[in-house]
Amino acid sequence: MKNTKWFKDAVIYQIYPRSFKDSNDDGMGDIKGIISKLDYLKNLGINCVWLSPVYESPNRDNGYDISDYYSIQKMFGTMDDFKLMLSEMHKRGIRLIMDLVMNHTSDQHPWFKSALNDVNSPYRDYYIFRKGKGKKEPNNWTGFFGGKAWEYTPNTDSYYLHLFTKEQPDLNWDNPKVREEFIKVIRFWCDLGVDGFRCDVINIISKDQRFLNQKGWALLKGGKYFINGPHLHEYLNQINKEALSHYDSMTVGETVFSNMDDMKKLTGEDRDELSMVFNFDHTSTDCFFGVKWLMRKFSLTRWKKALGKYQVGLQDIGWNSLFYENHDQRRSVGRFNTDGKEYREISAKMLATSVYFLKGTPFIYEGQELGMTNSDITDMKDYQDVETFNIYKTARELHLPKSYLKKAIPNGARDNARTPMQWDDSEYAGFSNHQPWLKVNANKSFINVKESISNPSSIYHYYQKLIKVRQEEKLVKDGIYEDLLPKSKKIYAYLRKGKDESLLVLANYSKDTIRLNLKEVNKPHKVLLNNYSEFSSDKLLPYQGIVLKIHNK
Ligand code: ISL
Repeated sequence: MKNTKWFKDAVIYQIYPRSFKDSNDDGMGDIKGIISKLDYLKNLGINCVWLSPVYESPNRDNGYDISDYYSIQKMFGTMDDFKLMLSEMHKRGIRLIMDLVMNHTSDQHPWFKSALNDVNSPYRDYYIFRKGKGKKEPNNWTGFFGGKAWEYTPNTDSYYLHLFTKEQPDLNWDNPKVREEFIKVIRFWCDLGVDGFRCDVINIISKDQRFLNQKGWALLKGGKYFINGPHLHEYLNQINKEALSHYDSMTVGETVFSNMDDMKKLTGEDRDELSMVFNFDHTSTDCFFGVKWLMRKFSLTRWKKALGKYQVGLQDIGWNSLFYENHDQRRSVGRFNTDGKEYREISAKMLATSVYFLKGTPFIYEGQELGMTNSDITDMKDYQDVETFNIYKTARELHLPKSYLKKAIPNGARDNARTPMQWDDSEYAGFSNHQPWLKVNANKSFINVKESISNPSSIYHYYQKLIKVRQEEKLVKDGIYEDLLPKSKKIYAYLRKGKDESLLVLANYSKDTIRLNLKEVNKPHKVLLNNYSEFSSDKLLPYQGIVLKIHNK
């Protein structure tokens, strides 16, 4: 079937299943819980869900370590529950994209179990086993969660590569059989009616087979040889041709440390690789070298540059994703110059206004529409994420001062975004009647769905309106992007230009009232969206965000 590019009209909501809604009171979110909240999602206005992994998994990395690509993990429900969820979504005009982890499996996957101790296993070459150099690893590559990327296996006196935890061995994509396996997996889920995939760390699947040491200073050693590796585009093209293109599906690839050239290739409309990708240039504007542990003051000019670069670069070539939260990022409240206190709601609305009127497909992470905040965990033992433990261990080994960890962990912990969804102000926030797997944030007493729905000026209602305006305005899809004040340290002002009319988006990323002197504001206009009840063309109020439709003449 020819791809209809429905993804350009999609507004996608990410569900992190273990934290969304628990239907059977075991403290863990599940599929039946999701089904019970579909009307909530429909009312928000979204038309597609991205579901983080629900496949069978030992959960070393919360499902990003898959041990069976064809079954649903018991704690989330059954295959029948899944099918029911999918049909209930489709009934409501909501599509579903699954999260597919193709770079690595769990070490409990039967392929790896067979490969581990038997050099003659047909699955040995599904993974990347190499002999060490003397008593040392095959090379100096390191992993995303800190530490070495090779694990020694005494039985065969060799090492295997794992760019995440050692329980997540990397697959060998140069083996055509591995590619065949994923063609089968994709076809299986698409045949069930699934509408596409979010492809986990997709730009690291192709490794330079020389396995060279990376010389010089680098936090992620080896990246040079596996990020956007030699056969990446060829392999994605094959997957597209042999699986995805047979369905009306979309894909969004998660790309780490991406660059423009590869972004153009990955998303190019004439290339048949992916529909769009997530890149992290903008979410890395408050750290050094794209590494969140190396904290740095946020800069609006860097933020605009990062977002604008791909708006301009992919114009007429590919397609962008628009996001600033997900299950790996800390919450946006109090981040990117927004305010966590007095202006929490107003600044959250401003942020949404300024990002979601760019060209691309918006992604909203669960709870973002409520202005949910970072976790209030203070005790190391309350964290659940393997990355946090690994980084803590690495930092201790490097003798980094405790004072650094005291700041870095609460700042960087991925559990910040994984706390249970706050449905109401009851003991477990209406997520469950049982103690949840991760601590509920105490601010559920005033940040929750029940309150948001009953309060007409809530972030939730603003999102509803924003989505509606977005869907009604053709210029959101087609307008040409132009940054009007690239040097301003407090204002993000851009146009989405059309032939006769344009959208003008103005956002004040500060607590100050700012004088405006823009000729575009004085053209005849209509206010489409505003997070204040007033607007005057010569100033922006603290954290004001506004979208105007203007006549070009
Ligand atoms: O969260 C990160 C580091 O703090 C990122 O580098 C993250 O590891 C990277 O974006 C890849 O993320 C994806 O793959 C991981 C998984 O743990 C993440 O949850 C997933 O989004 C391994 O599958």
